Amino acid sequence: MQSILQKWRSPASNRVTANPEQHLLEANSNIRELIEDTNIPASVRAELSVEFDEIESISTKLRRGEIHIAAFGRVGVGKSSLLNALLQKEAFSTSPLHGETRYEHRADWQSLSDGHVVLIDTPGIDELDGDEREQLARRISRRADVTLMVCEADLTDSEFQALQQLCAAQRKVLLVLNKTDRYTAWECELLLNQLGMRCEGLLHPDNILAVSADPRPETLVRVDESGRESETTRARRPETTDLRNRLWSILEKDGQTLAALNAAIFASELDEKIATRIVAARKTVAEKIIRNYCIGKGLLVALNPVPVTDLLAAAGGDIAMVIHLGEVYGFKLSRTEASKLLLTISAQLIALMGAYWGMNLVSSALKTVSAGLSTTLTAAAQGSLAWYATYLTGKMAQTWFSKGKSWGSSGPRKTARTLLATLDRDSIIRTAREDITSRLKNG
Ligand SMILES: Nc1nc2c(ncn2[C@@H]2O[C@H](COP(=O)(O)OP(=O)(O)OP(=O)(O)O)[C@@H](O)[C@H]2O)c(=O)[nH]1
Ligand SMILES: [Mg+2]
Repeated sequence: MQSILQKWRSPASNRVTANPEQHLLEANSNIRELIEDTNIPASVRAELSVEFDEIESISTKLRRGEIHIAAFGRVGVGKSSLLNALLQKEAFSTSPLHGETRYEHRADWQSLSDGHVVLIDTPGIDELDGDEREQLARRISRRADVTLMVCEADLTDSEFQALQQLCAAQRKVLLVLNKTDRYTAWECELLLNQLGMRCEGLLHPDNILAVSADPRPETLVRVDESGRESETTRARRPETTDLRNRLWSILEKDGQTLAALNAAIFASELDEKIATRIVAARKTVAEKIIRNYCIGKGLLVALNPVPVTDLLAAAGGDIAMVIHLGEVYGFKLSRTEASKLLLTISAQLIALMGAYWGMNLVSSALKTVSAGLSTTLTAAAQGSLAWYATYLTGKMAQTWFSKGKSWGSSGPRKTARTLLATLDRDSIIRTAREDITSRLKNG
């Protein structure tokens, strides 16, 4: 079976394909396999399942042909009122008190020939600090095909930052100036111009619109024939025509394309994120395994007084380590394959370091001639050499697995040379010696 990581690495899964739905399905099945991959540590799997839920809901949305429009902005600017005005019914709760909407809510709006439009109400962003606001903006814009950033006057600094974050997510954003019933026509014009200048380079002027979602009643003053004045109030209807037309032209022209494109962007972002996490998780697990084998072999060599057994037992240990490392990277290696890999690795290390296996012999031989020295010290010195050799072998094998069972263009010699050049040999041996000494003392 092709390993998950190999699949993950294939160029096809690292680009937004011409068919975003296909891409999404691919990402979906890859994630499913990843979640079921027992080599991935439980903590990473748990983390990925959150992403999986998200891609599952985007996948369902795409299958149903849903287009999501989300309202976003400060508390009390009229986000819920605006969505009600578009829906022409009171689907979302509104209040003059700030913080009325606490969670995301949704309502079906209009049907399209190939699906339907869903409106999504969100809590105000004021109560949140910078990081949380950015996260909310990212989460909403990730799912919404069109985001309505609602404001009621010129933008505050935090509103402007939120708008920048929304636009950076490469999704469609409209800036909606609400409560225009509070302004004269001239003031409204002035505000729109101001917003246009502020958002130059961020938003096209066509995407900055004025509405009054829930206008206050008008006060009419009548003067009768005798010159007496009387006041009456007249309810005003919400005014959202420009926004409605703009939305409709976007949805008719690009509705499903927008939804598919957004899904593809999401899937490709997720691809990268997951691949990075898997690589990191595998690296951590592999390093732990190498370290455990280093300790095991270091102690074995330090404690075992028979030189030949040192060597054989140590070689056996390396095979087990290579097989174990392979499993982490999704490869099942036979003992023969593992031995072959070890031969290649030791050949490189011997060529570059003088004697790899020889070093074991030297350390073992050292044991026989050093009867007069402190046994613990000598044993620790031998053990630390064996530790270092195991470490090099493990790192070489890890590199080979991480490149999909290949040395890549560098070949094994260059890989070994780079490894030796980047490792701090003395500090590894020092750490090994200290660790072995303390284990020998305590054990
Ligand atoms: N004058 C005027 N008031 C409006 C308009 N739209 C909404 N409001 C009022 O503004 C207040 C807040 O409206 P909401 O729709 O609850 O605002 P929100 O942005 O959803 O608020 P939170 O859910 O608390 O974040 C309510 O009293 C609305 O009646 C409008 O166009 N003009
Ligand atoms: Mg609300």
